[in-house]
Amino acid sequence: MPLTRAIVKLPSSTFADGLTTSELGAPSLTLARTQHERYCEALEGCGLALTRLPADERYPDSTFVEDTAILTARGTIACRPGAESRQGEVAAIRGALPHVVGAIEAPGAVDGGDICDAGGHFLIGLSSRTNDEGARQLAEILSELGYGSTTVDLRGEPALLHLKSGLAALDDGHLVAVDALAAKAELRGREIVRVADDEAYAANCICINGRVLIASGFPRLLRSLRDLGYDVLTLDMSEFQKMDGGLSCLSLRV
Ligand code: CIR
Repeated sequence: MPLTRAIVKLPSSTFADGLTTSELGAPSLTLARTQHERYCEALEGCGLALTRLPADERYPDSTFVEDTAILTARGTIACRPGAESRQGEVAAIRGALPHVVGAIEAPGAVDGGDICDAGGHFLIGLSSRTNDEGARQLAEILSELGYGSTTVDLRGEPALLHLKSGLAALDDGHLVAVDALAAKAELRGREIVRVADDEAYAANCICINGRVLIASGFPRLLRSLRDLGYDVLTLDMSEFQKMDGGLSCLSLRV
């Protein structure tokens, strides 16, 4: 089913105060907003109608809207982010979420960045943000909606904040994955486009209606995707990378 809509939120003036493990330095708000605008234009170029939410100074990480909800064709599930500083983001965005059919409740925690819709079957990452109880609640709600799910434990992979920090699903069933995830038994049998360790950041790409958006500066993944026949667009994500965020994190798409 084609994607038609996306929700985005402008980076706030407190953006640089957000959570990060990267040692790439402080982000420039001006450049982040320029990159965000290019990102929004790219989504529109893929045919999505955008809901553009204003910046929210209370939540430095709130531009990473992906972590607040899981949008499916059968309804939206509100998340409960694993980082306390981000939990208020869900109430702040809730009015903009389409057709909410469920929510993760305490003590469960789920970040949307840990959830990968691989062709209607959901991969649920267990991470420092998504706990066992959150994954259990989510699997139950997904099952009520008629979706299957598989849990992937990445707690032994400190380089990965979220499942989708190292994994993406493409429209034709291919996954894009870093070696640590490609080796997981849960992904056995799937066709995987491997991402080299020195290009790991690029694994967080998004596929929208046949076009793949990847971060610029990663020539080998770009070539692999083009060799597979994908129409690939590159976007400069430098300021979001400094805050551990990537292309998927900046929008909720359905
Ligand atoms: C955080 O640590 O929560 C933010 N600075 C980055 C969140 C990135 N979100 C994502 O990968 N889905």
